[in-house]
Amino acid sequence: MTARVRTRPRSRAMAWVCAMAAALLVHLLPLIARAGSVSGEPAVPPLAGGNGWSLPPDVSVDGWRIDSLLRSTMFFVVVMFSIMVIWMVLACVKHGRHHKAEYDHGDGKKQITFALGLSAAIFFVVDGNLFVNSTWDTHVAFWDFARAESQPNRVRVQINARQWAWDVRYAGPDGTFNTEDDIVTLNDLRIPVDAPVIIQLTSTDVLHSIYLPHLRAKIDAVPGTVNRLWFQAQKTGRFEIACAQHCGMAHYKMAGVLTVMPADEFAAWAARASANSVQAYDPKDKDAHWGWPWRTEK
Ligand SMILES: [Cu+2]
Repeated sequence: MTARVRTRPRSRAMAWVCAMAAALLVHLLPLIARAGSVSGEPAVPPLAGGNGWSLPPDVSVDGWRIDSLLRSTMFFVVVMFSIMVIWMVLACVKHGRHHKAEYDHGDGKKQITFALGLSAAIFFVVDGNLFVNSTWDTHVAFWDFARAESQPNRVRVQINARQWAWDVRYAGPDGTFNTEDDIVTLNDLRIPVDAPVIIQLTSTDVLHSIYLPHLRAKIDAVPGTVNRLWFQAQKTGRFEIACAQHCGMAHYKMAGVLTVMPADEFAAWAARASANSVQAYDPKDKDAHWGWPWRTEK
């Protein structure tokens, strides 16, 4: 004879709550561990970081547009998640052994209308918010290259991504890329503060993606194609450059440093670096001349 095991509604609700708490803890543990390591010896001390709980601080002029969309989307997600959790807990508590089961296929006119209406409301409010604001933001900021190019203090940079490094090139005083006065650096992107920076980038091997988390900027580097992005930093400091596409064995090593400098310091550095480039220029070293004529298409 098999003993009948009865589960009390409260213990079932408790089981649900415990399962959800465990799932939450699994997601939080890495963050807790990371936050704890802040007091230890940091791997790269001078780089600006975050608090480990949220996005790193935004130091760009237009980064707030990305943060605002992330925040509003997170708000909707938290509200819907909370409603669903409360609904499930109430269902577990209410539908105990004293509750008479009701069988329903859920295909009645009312249910279908309710499901479609709720789905449409979520789609138009949550996805609509993302669609409208991201379209507007790309139009007035992120894809407005004409505005960035028209600024007299704008800085043009070419980047060649490869396994596993970032080659960075500036045109030098002649303003033309791939000439002997070009400044070429490795994993070292320096820019002036309060100036639009336009980056054109490509890759010589596989897909990479340049990611500047403090600038809320990211774009793929695609072999055979020149992609572009622009941003403007409004704070000086040293920030992380990461590759956001898994690009092979040493993907994790494909890191660089973005240094945002006062305009006069940047100009002095660029002058020194360009003078060094002229001295070191070797016309026979074809591999070093990977730059391309600047593309100015709208
Ligand atoms: Cu990469």
